[in-house]
Amino acid sequence: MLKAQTVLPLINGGRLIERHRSMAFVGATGRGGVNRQALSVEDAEARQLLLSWCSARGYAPEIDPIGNLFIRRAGKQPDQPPVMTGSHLDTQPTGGNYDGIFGVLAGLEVLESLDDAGIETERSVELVVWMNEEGSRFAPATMGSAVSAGAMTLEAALNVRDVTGVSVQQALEDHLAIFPELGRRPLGSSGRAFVEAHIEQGPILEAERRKIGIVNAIQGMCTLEVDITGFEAHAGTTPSLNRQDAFVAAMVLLERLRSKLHDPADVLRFTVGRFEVSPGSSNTVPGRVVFTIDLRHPDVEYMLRCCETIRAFASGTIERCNVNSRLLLRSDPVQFATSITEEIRAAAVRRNIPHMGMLSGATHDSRYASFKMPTGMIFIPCEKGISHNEAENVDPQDLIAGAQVLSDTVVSLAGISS
Ligand code: HGY
Ligand code: MN
Ligand code: MN
Repeated sequence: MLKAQTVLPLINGGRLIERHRSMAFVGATGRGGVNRQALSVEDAEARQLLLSWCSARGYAPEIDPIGNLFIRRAGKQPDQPPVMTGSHLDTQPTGGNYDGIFGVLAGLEVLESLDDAGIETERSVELVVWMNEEGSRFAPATMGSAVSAGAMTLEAALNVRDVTGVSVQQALEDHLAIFPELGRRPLGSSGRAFVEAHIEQGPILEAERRKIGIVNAIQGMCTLEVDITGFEAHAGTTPSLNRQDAFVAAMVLLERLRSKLHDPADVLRFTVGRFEVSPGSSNTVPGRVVFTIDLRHPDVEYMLRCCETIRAFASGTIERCNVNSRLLLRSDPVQFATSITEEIRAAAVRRNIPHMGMLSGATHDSRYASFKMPTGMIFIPCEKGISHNEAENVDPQDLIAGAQVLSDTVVSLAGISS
């Protein structure tokens, strides 16, 4: 914790806003959002833009074997574990301009405002850009941070393929070829602490009229894939009883699951986000359906029971079709270190910013960072809680307040030597 009279650097709000505007052009969809999926050309362009800002400051970027990017501002004690901050630059296919981006640009602000103030910190401060947080191109989500924390093997991650059959390994090789100058570092980077700034992606802060969310925990999350195999047939000549219609089987299964897993408290989150029908021809009875189920809950036992129910229901035969499922991701709820949440709270109190403790409904790379080091998250409100939507919007004053609390927290943890 800081001494009361310590003067902390002010972030440059104008620069922060301007950086968001510049980044919003990269992968712009033309409908107000962005599409910068992991290891895509657009993802590389976003990293090139970020690195152009970093090289102007002389920061030395490095990359690890799964594509996580590290940008270090050296401290007086370079051998001490650094204080780390950051988030992700990859987005959903119809993503907004703040999910992940805010945490990266706010983290860059921390480094630059220390430069501008001529402050040397005791510990180095590192900005991290985690690879493939969203998991929309390469499942599962939070892949880069999971591999870094040892929760997923590098080999398993490199073998994941997107819907066109391109593997992470191939996409990463193509990506690295764009950045020949990057230094290399081994997997498993960690430090004194990791602090991530992120939009809440939900309605609570706005409804409670608070400007800072001090995240105490992230709820549990399971991602499953259900695979149903029927038999392709002619849409005009095949009677119902002769059909093995994979789409009908999927509908029956989902209806059973939604009534079985109905949660009157509306805490359980059950989402079918990807649903592929093949062959996808209007006049052929679908022979195969593959879809995902994203399941979330703060109570791990309850979540696992729901997961087991899904596995049990999604097996055997339904409507004469074969049904099976596989678990793509299980990430249990995590609690963040009170040593970090108290630092964040102290920073919000010092700046007299209305704040509250809260749970994160969304998952984040901080989940896996917390496996390696004391971790915390800072939320800011987003308009109507809208996210994973091109209409995602944030009040610029909230971006500035969030970045300032992040800076105060990181600098306090890093220590000021001069
Ligand atoms: O899915 C999530 O919770 C994160 O926003 N990718
Ligand atoms: Mn995010
Ligand atoms: Mn997201």
